Amino acid sequence: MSVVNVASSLAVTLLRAGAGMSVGPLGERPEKAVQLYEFEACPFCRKVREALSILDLEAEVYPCPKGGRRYRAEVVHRGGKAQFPWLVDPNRGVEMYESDDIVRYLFDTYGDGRVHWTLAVPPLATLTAMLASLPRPGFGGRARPARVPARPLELWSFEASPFCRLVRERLCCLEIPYLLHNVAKGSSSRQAFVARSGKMQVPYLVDPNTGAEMFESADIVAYLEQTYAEGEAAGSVRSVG
Ligand SMILES: N[C@@H](CCC(=O)N[C@@H](CS)C(=O)NCC(=O)O)C(=O)O
Repeated sequence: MSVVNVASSLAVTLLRAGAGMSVGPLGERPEKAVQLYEFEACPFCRKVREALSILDLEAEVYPCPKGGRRYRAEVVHRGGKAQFPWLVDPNRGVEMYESDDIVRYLFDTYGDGRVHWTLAVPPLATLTAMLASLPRPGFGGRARPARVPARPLELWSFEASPFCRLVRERLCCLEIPYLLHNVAKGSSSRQAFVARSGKMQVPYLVDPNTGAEMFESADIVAYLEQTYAEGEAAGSVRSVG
């Protein structure tokens, strides 16, 4: 992974004051993972992903980059418009747009009712999330031709990790759905993760379609390209996500 890629991804994290690095106070735990329709380059979606990391929540992620043909239509059909993020909570029968409403809902439902300070002032959170999009303009924003996996992949990650972002960007532009296991600092899932993977390092990808399991963002991005990308750039590791 190039130094420029990692440095710009780190800049995104710094502009959001490391939000999504550590778990905060928790409340009720959901039985089923929530479902998030989003795309990596969207600043509003980032706020929701940060909340999921802080609240130590798993999510089924359905990437909806611009030009995407897999999940965008589902959002329009069920929710009425193409606006992202869109959250579905199967535990409560909730479906909602608007990042600030979603963030508030998540902290009310799965936290202690107080929105984490990094998200507590909505206009400031939105402004800094927009600024944070600048170091990696367009990355994880537009769909590219790709094969559809029969089963969703699994990614262990947390929002503030610059290396995880690089992987999420690629999953996003290839419209690959995945189960997101958030393992921010303080996560109760870390022990089980280490028992499974052998060490505490993210990103970690599991592809149940091929049996592949791997660390290292560069290796994961190369794997995703070679396994799922189609068209001219397929098989090569392109720098644009
Ligand atoms: N107020 C909304 C704004 C959401 C929004 O504008 N999202 C953009 C992406 S950043 C969007 O859905 N654009 C339509 C599209 O991508 O087709 C929120 O906070 O959720």
